[in-house]
Amino acid sequence: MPDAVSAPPKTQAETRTARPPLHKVLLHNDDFTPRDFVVSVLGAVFRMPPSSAHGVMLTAHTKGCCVVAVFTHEVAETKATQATDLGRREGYPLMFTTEPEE
Ligand code: TYC
Repeated sequence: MPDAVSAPPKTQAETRTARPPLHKVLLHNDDFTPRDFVVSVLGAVFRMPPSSAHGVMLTAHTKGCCVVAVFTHEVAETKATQATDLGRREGYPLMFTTEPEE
């Protein structure tokens, strides 16, 4: 049997295990943004089904904040900014932030 078939290059495993660092997007509670608006933003920006979005909104409402999802750094920043801007455009203090995942 030829060596090229039975023995893959030694560097292959190292290449496959490299992962980009992940960042959480957090939703923060406030006293002004309507619940339905929060649910609609979660659906629009994070493609979250209404029942999941409602659960995330309620968790933030009762606990103060909730992890929405985890992405690569750039995607997390972009989505947090988009979602926060949707609230700001309507005059709401709705806030999404990011933080590195442990
Ligand atoms: N606390 C808001 C209200 O009572 C609703 C809300 C929930 C706002 C979650 C932000 O992240 C949030 N209208």
